[in-house]
Amino acid sequence: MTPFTTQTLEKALTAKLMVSFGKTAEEATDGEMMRASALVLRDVMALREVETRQKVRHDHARQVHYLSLEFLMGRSLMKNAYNLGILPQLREALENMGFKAADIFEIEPDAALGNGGLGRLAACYLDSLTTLEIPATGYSICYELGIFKQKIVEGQQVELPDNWKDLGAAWLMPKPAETQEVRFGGTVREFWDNGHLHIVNEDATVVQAVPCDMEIAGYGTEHVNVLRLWDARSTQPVDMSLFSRGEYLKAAEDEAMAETIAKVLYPEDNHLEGKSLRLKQQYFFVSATIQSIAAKHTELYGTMKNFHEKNVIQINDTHPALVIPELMRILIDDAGMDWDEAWEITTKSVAYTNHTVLAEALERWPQNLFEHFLPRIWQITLEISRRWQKKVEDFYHDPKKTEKMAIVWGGQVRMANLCIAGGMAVNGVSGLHSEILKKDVFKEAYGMEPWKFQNVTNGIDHRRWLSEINPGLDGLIRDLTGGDDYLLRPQALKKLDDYADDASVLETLGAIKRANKESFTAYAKKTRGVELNPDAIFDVQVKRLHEYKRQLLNVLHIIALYQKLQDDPNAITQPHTFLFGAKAAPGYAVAKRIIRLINSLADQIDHDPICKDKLQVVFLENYRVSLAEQLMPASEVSQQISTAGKEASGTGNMKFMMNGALTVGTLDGANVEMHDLLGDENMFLFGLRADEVEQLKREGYVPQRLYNRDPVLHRCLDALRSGFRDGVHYDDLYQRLLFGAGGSPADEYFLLADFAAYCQAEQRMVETYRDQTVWNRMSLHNIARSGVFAADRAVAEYADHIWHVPHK
Ligand code: CR6
Repeated sequence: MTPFTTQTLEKALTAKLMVSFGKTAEEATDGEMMRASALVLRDVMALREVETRQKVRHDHARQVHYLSLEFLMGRSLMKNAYNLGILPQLREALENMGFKAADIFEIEPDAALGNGGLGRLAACYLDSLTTLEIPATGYSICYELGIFKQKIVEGQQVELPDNWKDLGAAWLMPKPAETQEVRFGGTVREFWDNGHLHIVNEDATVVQAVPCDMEIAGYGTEHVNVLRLWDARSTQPVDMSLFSRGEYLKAAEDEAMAETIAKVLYPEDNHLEGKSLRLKQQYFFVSATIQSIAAKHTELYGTMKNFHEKNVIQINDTHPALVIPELMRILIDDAGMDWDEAWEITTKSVAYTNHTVLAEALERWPQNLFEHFLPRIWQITLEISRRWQKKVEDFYHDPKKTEKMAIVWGGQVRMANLCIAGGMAVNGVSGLHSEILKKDVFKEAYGMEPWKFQNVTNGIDHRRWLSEINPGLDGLIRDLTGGDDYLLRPQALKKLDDYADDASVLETLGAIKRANKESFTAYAKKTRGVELNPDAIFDVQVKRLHEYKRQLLNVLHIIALYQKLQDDPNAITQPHTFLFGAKAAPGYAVAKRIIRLINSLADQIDHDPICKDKLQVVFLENYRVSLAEQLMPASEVSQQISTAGKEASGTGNMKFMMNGALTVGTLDGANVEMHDLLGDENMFLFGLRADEVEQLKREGYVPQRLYNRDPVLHRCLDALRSGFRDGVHYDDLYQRLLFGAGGSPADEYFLLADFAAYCQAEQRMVETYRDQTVWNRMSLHNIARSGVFAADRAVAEYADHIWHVPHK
C-alpha cells in the first residue's frame, strides 16, 4: 500500500517543516526541505518497523545479524521514496511546493561509511534482506566522518573531512534506552561465590555504545529492517568520584578515548592498518552488538541455550571476528555455561565471508594489544587457539600445517583462522575466489573441514543500480518484458535476449545510451566544469586506486595511443574518452602517484591540438556512490583489468553490465561468471588467467625482457619515465615496473605481461564500436544476462545455504 498521495505528502511536508524547523515552505531552504522529506519518510518506516518487529517476536523467527565495519549507503531519499512506491508523488509534491526535486535529491550527502566494494555490498544486501522479508539487522559504527572527500589540487589528491551528519542525521533515530557498556583494559579477576565461579573485568574503562538506528525500507513490502549504528560516548563527562580521589586525569582520558572511537572510518581498502584504535573500534561495535542481541534474545526466551536456533551472525570479512570470543564470553561469564556448550552454540551461530586473498589485507593483531585492551577476550582467544591447535595436530600430525592454521602464533592473533575455527561456514564472493580459498589460501583448513567452505557470488541492488538511476533503460525493459516483473524477479531480464535481431529495439537502446551520455556531459559541465564530447566512446575505470586493479595498465595503453597519434594524426577516427575515478588510501604513496600520473597525462592530451575530438582523459574528482549513479547509465566500456586471481569479485563490473556497458577485462573475480554467461563474443577478454600468473611467477618473471622486446611498450615506458608537459617525472613508477622497489618485485602485478593483449582487446573494442548495431546487440545481451548479479539472488543463497532462514 502506498502511504501517500501527492496531496497528503504535501500536507505532511508542510507540517514537518513547521514542527521541526518553524518554517513555511516559502521560507525553508533546500537543506531543510531535504531533512523534512527524510523525516516524513522515516515516520512511515518507523511505524512499519515496529510492526515488523512485533511480528518477528510473535513468530519466534530466526534472525539474521549482519556485522560489518562498513556500510556504504550513499543517499537514501530517492531510494526510500522509490522503495515505498512514492517517488513520483514526492517529486510532484516538492515541485508543487516551489522546490526543484532534483536539487533536493542532490543536496543530500552520501552516507559514506565505507571504502568501496565491501561496504557497498553490505548496503545492497540490506536492501535485499528487507525486500525478501528476512528478519535482519545490520550493525556498524556511527562514524562522525565517513570516507574522506577527495580534492585534486595541482594534479594531486588532497583529503578533506566528510561531515555527512549535518544533513544525513535526519535518517538516524537515537535509542539511548538501549545503550550498552563496552569494557576496555583493566584486569580479570576470578572468585568463588556460593559454589559458583565468577569472572569479572575490574578497573576497566567503560565506553557507552548508544544505538542510532537507520530504517531500511524494502521494495514491494511493508517489512522494514534496521541498520544499527553505534555511537561512542564516555560514561560520565565528569566522574566526580574519580575527581575526588584525585583521578581526574583518568576520567578525562576515558572521555577522550570514548570520543575518538566513533570519530572516523579507516580509509584503507584491502589493506590492514594495525592501529590500536582500529582494534578498539572492532571490539566496541562487536561487544555492543552481541550484548544487544543477547539481551533481546534472553528477554524473549529466558535462556541463551537456544541462541543458535534463533540467531545467525554473518561477519563481513574478519573485521568483526571478535564476535567469536565475545559470544563465548557472554555465554560463559554471563550465562554461566561451560566451555563445550558455549563453543557448540557459538560455532553454530557465526558465519564468515572472506573478501580478499591479498596478504597485506589479512588481519593479524599483535597479541600484546589483545592482552592490554581486551584481557578477558585474550584469555578466551588463547583457549580457542589451544583447542583448535590440538585438533589440527590430531588430524594432520604435521607441524607445518599446525603453524599455518594456528590462531595465536609468533606473538600474533590471526583473525581469518579464528573465523574458520569458530564459524559454521566460510564463503568466498565469486566462483574463482572461492576456489582459490580452498586450493590455496585456506587449503589446510579445507582439507580438515571441507563442509564449511562455500561460494556466494556477490550481487548488487538492481533496483537502485538499474531501475532507479536509469529511467530510460527501465522504461525499455518494462516495455519489452511486460511490466515491472523484473524488479522482484531479476531473471526476467533474460527476455531481452529475444530482441537481439529487432532493429528498432537495438536503435532505442542506443538512443537511451546516447541520452544518458548527454545528461552526464551536462552534469560534468555543471558540477566540474569539464567539457565532455558525447560523440566519444565513454571508456570508464572507476574503483579504488590499487596496484592490483591496474589503473596503470590503462594509462600505459593511453600513452601508447597518444604516441600513435603523434606519428599519425589520423590514427584515431573514433573519438575516445577515458574516464577515471578513484580514491587512494591517504598513506598509499604509489596509488597517489598514479592519480597524479593520470592528471599529468590528462593535461598533456588536453593541451595537444592533435588530440582534439580524438583522445581525451578525464579524472573525475571524489568518486563516490552518488557520482557512480550518474556515471553508470552513461558508460559504454567497463574496465575490469585486475591481475587474474587478485580481485575477489568486483561489483562495479556488475553495475556496468546491467547498464549495458561492455567489459574489457581479465578472467578475474566475477568477470569469470560474466564470461560464462556472455561468451567471448559479448565481452572483450584478454590477458593471463589466474593459473598462468602463478605459473609465470614460479618460473621467474622478467619484465625487462618484454621491455626490450616490444618497441611500443619500450617507448611508452620511456615516456612515463620522463613525464609530460607539467614537468613531473614518473621515474619511480618506471623503476617499479622494471626493477621493483621497496621490497616488492619488478612489476608485481604483471602489467607488462598483459600489455600487448590489453592493447589488442581495446582495439577490438574500438573496431566493434564502429558498427553500432553489433554494439547495441552485445549491450542488450549484457543487460539480459545480468539478472544473476542481483543482490536478491545472492541474499537468497545465503538464506538457503548458510543461514537456513525462509524468504520471499
Ligand atoms: N575491496 C574485494 O576486493 C569485492 C568486495 C566485496 C573487496 C572486491 O573484489 O567485490 O570486497 N575486498 O566482496 C575487501 O574489501 C577486503 C573490496 O571491496
